[in-house]
Amino acid sequence: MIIKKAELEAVAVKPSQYPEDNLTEIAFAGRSNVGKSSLLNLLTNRKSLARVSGSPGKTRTINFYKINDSFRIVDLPGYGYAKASKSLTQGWGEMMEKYLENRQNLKIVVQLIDIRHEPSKQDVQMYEYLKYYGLDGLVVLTKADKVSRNELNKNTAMIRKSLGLGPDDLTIPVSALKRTGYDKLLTVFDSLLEE
Ligand SMILES: Nc1nc2c(ncn2[C@@H]2O[C@H](COP(=O)(O)OP(=O)(O)O)[C@@H](O)[C@H]2O)c(=O)[nH]1
Ligand SMILES: [Mg+2]
Repeated sequence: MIIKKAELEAVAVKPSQYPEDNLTEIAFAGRSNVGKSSLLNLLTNRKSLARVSGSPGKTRTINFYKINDSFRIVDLPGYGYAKASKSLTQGWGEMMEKYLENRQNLKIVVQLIDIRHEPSKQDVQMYEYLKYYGLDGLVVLTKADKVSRNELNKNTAMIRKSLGLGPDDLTIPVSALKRTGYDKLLTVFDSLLEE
């Protein structure tokens, strides 16, 4: 797949603000600062379709991007921002549940994990939750440029183990800085969208 067209279609905090459920959706989940916006820009070859932020915890909405007029990438709000207030965290949970549990056209959730670190407790919880709803199976390891080839292999194995990935579950390392790995991810999107 080549992404020729990408546009922000809707910014939502509640279901009434979602776009119509007429296109297949692939959502991105991960902790704040993991590199979700950067990955979106890399995939769409746009410098600032999604805002890349130096300070974590800014995205508090569900952002729907229409791709090639044929499917959507959905940027979910990041979790694990230490400075977020309790009420904000609660609001986050409700917003996520409403989307993840009821969205008929949601095909899969891509879980993003920073390749440098062991998955956090929240990463593991998020992945368990995705498994429960049958939305799991695709993990993107971000910031691959920050580790050596040796560490990449070692950390991939460690992360796969922490999340309890099975042999059919994919992990794809990407680097927004070096612009690597996204082509493989797009190929996986192709096969998901064909199903
Ligand atoms: N070195 C490196 N830095 C990255 C990469 N992806 C994101 N970053 C940096 O990580 C920070 C958070 O990125 P952002 O895309 O805003 O993360 P988000 O909060 O998950 O949307 C920014 O400073 C990015 O420049 C990557 O692949 N390599
Ligand atoms: Mg972001």
